[in-house]
Amino acid sequence: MSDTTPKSGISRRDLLSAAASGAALVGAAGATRMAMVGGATGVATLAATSGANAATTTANAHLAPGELDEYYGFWSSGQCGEMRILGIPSMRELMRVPVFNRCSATGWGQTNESLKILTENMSDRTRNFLAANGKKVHDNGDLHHVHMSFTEGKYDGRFLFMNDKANTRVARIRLDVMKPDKILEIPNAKAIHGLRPQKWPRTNYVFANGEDEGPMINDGKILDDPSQYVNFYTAIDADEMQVAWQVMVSGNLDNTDADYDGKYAFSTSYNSEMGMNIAEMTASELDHVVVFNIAEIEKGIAAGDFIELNGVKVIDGRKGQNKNYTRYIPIPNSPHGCNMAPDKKHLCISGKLSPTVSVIDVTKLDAVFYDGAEPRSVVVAEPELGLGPLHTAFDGQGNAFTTLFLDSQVVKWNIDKAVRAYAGENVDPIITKVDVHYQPGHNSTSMGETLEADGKWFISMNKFSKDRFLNVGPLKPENEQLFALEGDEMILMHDGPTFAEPHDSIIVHRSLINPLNAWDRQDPMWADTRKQAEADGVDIDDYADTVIRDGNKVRVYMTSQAPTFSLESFTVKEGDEVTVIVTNLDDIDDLTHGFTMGDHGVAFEVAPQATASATFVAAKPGVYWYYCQWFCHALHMEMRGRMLVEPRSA
Ligand code: CUK
Ligand code: CUA
Repeated sequence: MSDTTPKSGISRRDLLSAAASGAALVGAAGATRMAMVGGATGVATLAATSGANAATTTANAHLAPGELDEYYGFWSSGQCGEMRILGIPSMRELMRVPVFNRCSATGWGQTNESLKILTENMSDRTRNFLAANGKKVHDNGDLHHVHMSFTEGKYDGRFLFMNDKANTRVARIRLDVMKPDKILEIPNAKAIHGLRPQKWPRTNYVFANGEDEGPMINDGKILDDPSQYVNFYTAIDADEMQVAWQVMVSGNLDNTDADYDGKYAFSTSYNSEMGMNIAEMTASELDHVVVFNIAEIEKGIAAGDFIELNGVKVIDGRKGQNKNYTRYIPIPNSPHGCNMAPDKKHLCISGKLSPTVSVIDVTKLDAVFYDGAEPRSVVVAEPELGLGPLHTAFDGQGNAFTTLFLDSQVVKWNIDKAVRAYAGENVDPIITKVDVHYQPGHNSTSMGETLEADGKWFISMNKFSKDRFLNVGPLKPENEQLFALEGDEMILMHDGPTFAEPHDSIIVHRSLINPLNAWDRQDPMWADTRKQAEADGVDIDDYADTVIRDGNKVRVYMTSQAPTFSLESFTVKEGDEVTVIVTNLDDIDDLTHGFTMGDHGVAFEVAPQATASATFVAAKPGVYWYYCQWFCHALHMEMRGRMLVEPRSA
């Protein structure tokens, strides 16, 4: 594209180039802000000023109201515990999907259907712990990494998988309804952090890293003795959503990825020292990447070379075992990001405390496992890119983009040139550096972690926004910046504030995602509820207004059809355990109802053709109104009814 000069007198190339001086940077920020207020939207203005040669990406970036995005963005939300869906390139937030958190709007964590998903793969230990604290589920989660299921290296549109670092869980979301269907507590491991699906031949496994180390059997007998701490790498059967096997490793595990051959998976480790404080954890110049040999691990399991720990087959892949389960490749220094390039060959390990990215040629790994080659012999490049490299994304054209946390920049570099430079040739792999605002963590490119990487869009997920938005108090939003990729240039299109704290995202072409507009009445989500209804002689697929008394349990079946509930009132006795089951008979797009029981802390969503239920104890005699909390009709306010709670001893 051309070097059209904006009003500030600084050329766009100056604005975006790594060579921009401090003064130019201040100007850049100012110019961007001026441009943003100058037009209807920043995107429109920037597209308009990008010059006559602007390539199609930029021109297509502005979406008029009502136009649909070309890509879905699936976003983590960190300590919010939910998944978010954005539209790319508009950066509009389209939906929030509760996963590990509780949700006031949808009733996730409260409905019987969601409680089943949240608790069915929970250990007794956790169940008992929660009960001791008066709870059924954890209220929080820390969701860092969202990734889609693959078939032959391409997204297949079936599932999304994601981790919960806070409470050591992995969840699966169904892409047809955008709700979790399985949530799994991972035994033995502590703090599931890095997570990636197997890419080839398909996602048979989801790989999940345990970040924190602890005693192998964590029952309190071993406490402050780090020499006996271990760590666990977990392979989850992605179809069954059960742990397939685990590998015990040395050092903690940070991020993970898998190759495009189905042979190896990889994890970065930032604490090979097994240190318990910052000084110890960063003592060594070299940490490592652990390489997992999937076929050898499967063979070892089949041959019985495992111990069983909390119902899981665990293979010993610690350093010095000299079996073909694992290899430890020394990498500088507290490496973090672990990203497999779509060239099927190069794995990029971001150095974090080292200014380098270490490039591993995965086709050389066989020699390390089977021919005794030095582990470091697989490193084919180690370009010095800048300070604090955290994560790397790809454009499918041989280029990589690495976030530089400390420099607040993103560097675009060429993998092949980096390999040649490492071999001694006098070439500079760095193509360009752009400033981001500020301190980027993850980044992502459109379709970038698949064989269909298309190199059109780039997101920098920045941990700090500082002065980029109106001040909202001491707690500031993050800032996620969208760049158009055109030739060698990265053109800033949008600043997107987000609430705490997305770590990672994927950008997926919309042709791969085809969600339903209404639920299938036979959906497994409410299979248990259906079974109970059948036992009660109630047909939940049809109009229902039945109250069943079963000792002190009362089941209230009702249907919703705008603007009424089938039951205008129902009567229970003080102390009854009441289950309200609502089926939404409406099947029109977007006609969601809800059920809120006033002053009882009970509320949930009932989307078109869905059934949902919640259970509570009617402990307060009196009159309570329930109402539909989803604005559904001109008479939505009138969509309500009464629960009459008779006193026990009246
Ligand atoms: S980690 Cu957050 S910036 Cu949890 Cu993927 Cu690197
Ligand atoms: Cu139904 Cu509002």
